[in-house]
Amino acid sequence: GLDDGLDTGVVTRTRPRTKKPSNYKVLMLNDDYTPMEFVVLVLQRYFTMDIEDATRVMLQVHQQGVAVCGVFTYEVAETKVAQVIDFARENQHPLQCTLEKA
Ligand code: TYC
Repeated sequence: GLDDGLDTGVVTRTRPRTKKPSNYKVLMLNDDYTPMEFVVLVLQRYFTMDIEDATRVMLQVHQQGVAVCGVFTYEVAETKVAQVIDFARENQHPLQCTLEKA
C-alpha cells in the first residue's frame, strides 16, 4: 500500500535448516582391577561386538589406557555410558567409561 514508513523494506529469505545431531564417541578407560573377561563381556553386551572385536578393543584399552567403543548420538552415548557404569558397579568393578564429542 502507500508507504507508511513502518517497515524497513528488507526481506530476508532463509532456507529451513534441520541441524544434524552431533556424534559422540564412547571411550572405555583402563584400570588395574576390572577383569579382562568382564570388559570383553561389556563390549559384547552394550556395543554389539563379537568376541574377536571385543578382545581387540579390551586389549587396546589395557595397553593404551583408552579406546573408542563406538560413535553414537548424544542420547545413545549417554545411555550406554550409564549402562556400563551401572553394570560394572553391580559387579563391584571400578570400570569407567565416558563420552567425548566426535
Ligand atoms: N587392566 C585390567 C587388568 O589388567 C583390564 C582392563 C582392560 C580393565 C580394559 C579395564 O577398560 C579396561 N585386569
